[in-house]
Amino acid sequence: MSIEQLLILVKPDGVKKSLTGNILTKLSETRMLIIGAKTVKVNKELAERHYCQLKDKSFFGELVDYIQGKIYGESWNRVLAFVYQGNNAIARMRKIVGTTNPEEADPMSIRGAYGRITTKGVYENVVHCSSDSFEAEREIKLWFKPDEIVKHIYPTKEIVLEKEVKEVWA
Ligand code: DAT
Ligand code: MG
Repeated sequence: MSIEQLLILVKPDGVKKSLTGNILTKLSETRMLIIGAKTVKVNKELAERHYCQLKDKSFFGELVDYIQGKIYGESWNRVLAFVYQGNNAIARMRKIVGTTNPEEADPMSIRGAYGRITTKGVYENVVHCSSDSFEAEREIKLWFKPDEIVKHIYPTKEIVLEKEVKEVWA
């Protein structure tokens, strides 16, 4: 048994279908800890970096549009991002999330129950789930800053920033 962290995203179709509550309830059956949580409006750069391993695939452009929620309109072009931690977390979460193709996924899994393939061939599979611990570390570091996670999970360093412009409450 090893303690692992992973990134879960409720993708824009999950947000639009108001599935966040159902998804979190289902994931809570694992009794894993949520150690980071936020809502993110995904820009093109983040979308492309998140899916960088698929950049040569024919569906890459549509995938990048999909994770940005481009087709869903202004109210729904966002995702909810979570870092979960638990024993053998990645394999256990992927079982509940279901396989990549929502039509082939176990109907009791999240993707099997709620996902669909659009007429354009986009897999709207409702959630993202890291696939292994190497990917999980890359993805968590891409989506979260160290101080947005309530546990120390990866080494950090301190840097001094000069002339940094930052938005604060007025
Ligand atoms: P997963 O999300 O299960 O880790 P992946 O990393 O291989 O799967 O692919 C990332 C996303 O890309 C996936 O959630 C949906 C989309 N995708 C994968 N294969 C696809 C295909 N053959 N056609 C359309 N979309 C696909
Ligand atoms: Mg993957």
